[in-house]
Amino acid sequence: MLDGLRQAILGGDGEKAESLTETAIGSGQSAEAIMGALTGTMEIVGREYEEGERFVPEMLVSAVAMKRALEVLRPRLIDAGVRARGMVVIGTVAGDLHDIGKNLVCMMLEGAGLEVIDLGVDVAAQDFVSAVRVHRPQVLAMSALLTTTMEEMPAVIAALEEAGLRDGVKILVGGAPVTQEYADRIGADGYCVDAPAAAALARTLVEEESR
Ligand code: B1M
Repeated sequence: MLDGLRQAILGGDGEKAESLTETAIGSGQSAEAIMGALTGTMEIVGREYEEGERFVPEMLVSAVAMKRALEVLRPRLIDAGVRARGMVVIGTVAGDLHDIGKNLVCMMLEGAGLEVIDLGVDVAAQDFVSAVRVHRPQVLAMSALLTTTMEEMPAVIAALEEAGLRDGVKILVGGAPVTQEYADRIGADGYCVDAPAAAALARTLVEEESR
């Protein structure tokens, strides 16, 4: 059954992924086992994308199918006391309305077993700061698609420093105009070229933190 669920997600069949998750729950599969199938499958999706076997639309349909299965599973995870591996606060920086890539990153993060607080688009530096203060995530992720708005990223880092919150959170940046060189220059902790890379790096950082 879990194999069918994996195949449904790989094939981007959200309806089937949802019904197989319901069947798996009904037949007594543990919430942990089903979550393991979801995260394992999203790792395959990410790997296939990195290896050029998948393109963005195919990654997107698999991520949407995974999200439908996760919505069915979520109440069971809560009942079973299965906690997220960690938390990521994410948003597209001020002045920037692009969110297709960010939304994909959100879904891949969830597929990696992380809780995601999505602040949306056009997020002011002070709103990133407030979210870090309130939620205390291990990771803050920022997206920018414009060469003009990527300059907001160092402003957010400066605002976190000013609020005394910088040392308690790892900062990841991404989006088409962002590069590793830029991430290093502004003092971010990591650069992610795409959604699978963001999920993998966030998960590594969260695991390092909990050790
Ligand atoms: Co805009 N736009 N756009 N646009 N748009 C670009 C980005 C542009 C490159 C097009 C071009 O001129 N060739 C250009 C930017 C030029 C530049 O700054 N160098 C541009 C422009 C100029 C503009 C406007 C200024 C146009 C205008 O009004 N004159 C305007 C700005 C509005 C604003 O934001 N204030 C604008 C508006 C729009 C739309 C609203 C029409 C629409 C956005 C719809 C939406 O997002 N809801 C739009 C779109 C769709 C695009 C293009 C065509 C596609 C972007 C996209 O969704 N890509 C884009 C051109 C292009 O890229 N071909 C363009 C698909 C997505 C899956 O990829 O977002 O790169 P991407 O995300 C990837 C990675 O970058 C990474 O992972 C994702 C998935 O693997 N990633 C992260 C992204 N965020 C991450 C965060 C992380 C980690 C990884 O956190 C750690």
